[in-house]
Amino acid sequence: MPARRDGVASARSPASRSNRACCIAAICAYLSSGYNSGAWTGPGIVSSSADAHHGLGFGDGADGVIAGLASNAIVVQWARYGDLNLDGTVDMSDLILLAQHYTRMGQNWDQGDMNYDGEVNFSDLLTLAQNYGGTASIAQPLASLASAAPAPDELTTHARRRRVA
Ligand SMILES: [Ca+2]
Ligand SMILES: [Ca+2]
Repeated sequence: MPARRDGVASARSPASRSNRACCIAAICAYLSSGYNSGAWTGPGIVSSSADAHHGLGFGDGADGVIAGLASNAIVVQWARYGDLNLDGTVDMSDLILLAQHYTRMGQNWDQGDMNYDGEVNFSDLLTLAQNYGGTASIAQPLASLASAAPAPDELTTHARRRRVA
């Protein structure tokens, strides 16, 4: 079983494709504004546990990148930068994901965009390289929603604790 972090916010996507796209776009906008150059203190989804190597990752179950995430679900999870598939380790599988989307616009965390500027570029590659081989091994609290960002209707939060493999 791969390592997963405590501190996970997940949501079921709305049934219709257009509503689903809106939900994902809204959460990505909250992550982008909360990111605040890596401080995670902006007006959006924030984290008091972020540091130079950890922030908030995002995954959309529709693309099958996040193991165990239902196709109609999305997840926001405290993670090590570079851990695109949110399995707790930054390794070759993450590098391959980034390479598959390199230079593309309109991408998410699980496609390689870790600074939430929408593009997978050298900055993201450098971030992955700096964290390659690393794990997210310290339990951290759940990300919180700042008051400036209204919570999505179906956003639920729960804490999970799993054994590290
Ligand atoms: Ca990984
Ligand atoms: Ca980027």
